[in-house]
Amino acid sequence: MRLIISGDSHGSAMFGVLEGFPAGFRIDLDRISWDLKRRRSGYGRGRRMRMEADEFEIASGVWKGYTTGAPITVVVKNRAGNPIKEVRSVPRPGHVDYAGWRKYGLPDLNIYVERSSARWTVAFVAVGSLLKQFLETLDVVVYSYVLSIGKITMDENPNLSIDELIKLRDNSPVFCPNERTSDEMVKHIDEAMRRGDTLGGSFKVIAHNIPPGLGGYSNIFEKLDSRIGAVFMAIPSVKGVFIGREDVSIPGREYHDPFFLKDGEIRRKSNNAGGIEGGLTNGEDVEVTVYLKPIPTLGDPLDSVDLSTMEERKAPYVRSDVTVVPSASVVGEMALSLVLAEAVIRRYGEDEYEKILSSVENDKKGRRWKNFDWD
Ligand code: EPS
Repeated sequence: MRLIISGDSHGSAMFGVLEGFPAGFRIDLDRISWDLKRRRSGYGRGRRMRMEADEFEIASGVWKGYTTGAPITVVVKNRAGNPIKEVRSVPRPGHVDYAGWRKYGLPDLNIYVERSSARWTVAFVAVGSLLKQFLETLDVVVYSYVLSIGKITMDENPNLSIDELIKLRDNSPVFCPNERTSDEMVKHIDEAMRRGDTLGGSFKVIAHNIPPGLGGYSNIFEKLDSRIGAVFMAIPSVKGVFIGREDVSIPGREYHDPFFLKDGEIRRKSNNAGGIEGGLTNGEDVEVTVYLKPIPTLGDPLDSVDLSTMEERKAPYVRSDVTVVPSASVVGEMALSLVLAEAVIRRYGEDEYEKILSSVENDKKGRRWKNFDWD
């Protein structure tokens, strides 16, 4: 499976083309709209999000609601234009402006932002939402929540069920399943906005009930951790990705997850590995924690240099967001869905959805040791 995303942030539309997705899967368009709305509505986004409706069309690869095996093309319209009309030559520290100019040399910094803007994630969410639906029909639940914004961090509550957590998260404007922390995060964002500042933070994405044995190490670079790192690090502002328990100061005896038998079935006492061992899923929840830097466009701008005159100047303020952590957590669900759907399709075949369903059902029965007649 291969995904290509194109479109300029202030062009007519964003495009996602997904190649190698199996035929015969029924798509729920309302679920895609719902995920697009979630991405758009995270607290801390700027005026642009109020201008966009994220109307989308599936332009190919679907016949009367079912996928056909042909490339699936998703088109999401852009409404907002670029508010900056004049040539811009003063780079914002932290954005693509300076590095893009050093790479391509075109004398207007507005150009580089068109590709580097987080707008592409709208097409990614549209396609990823479809992949998340696909995984759900295999009983895999992919969900995310915000852990921290700026200095405000949530204490995790291990007693919440997935349904309870998702309900609490969906009631929070910052997608944080702890009401008190969520209120503090909102205040923290408001304060940052008043100061002309921005905030980073972290979120967690989990895939529950994932079949074991997904991923690969025949080609060492296909290890699932490697793929997770590559896809998550492509999300704008992401600076770090961690799989499983983050406290690597504890010794091996405490870190690794012992096996035990329950009613004749193999179980684990913990999940510090975050569901991946040796680059393959082990059947436990896949858990990814993702860290974002604060976004670089500041209301109270940093020092910079005018590249056309070589004079010191303040960076410009352009319409922007205060924090993207809640929206990025929705994008993170799609990143994990892409990596896992890819691995499922690779293991079970890319032609027919029904065949994948029955193979997964069959695998769920477990694996029993089979002796070989070794030489
Ligand atoms: C972005 C700047 C803002 C954000 C944009 C990412 O856009 P604009 O410059 O048009 O106001 O709103 O994010 C999106 C458009 C989106 O859909 O997420 C940037 O510079 O990266």
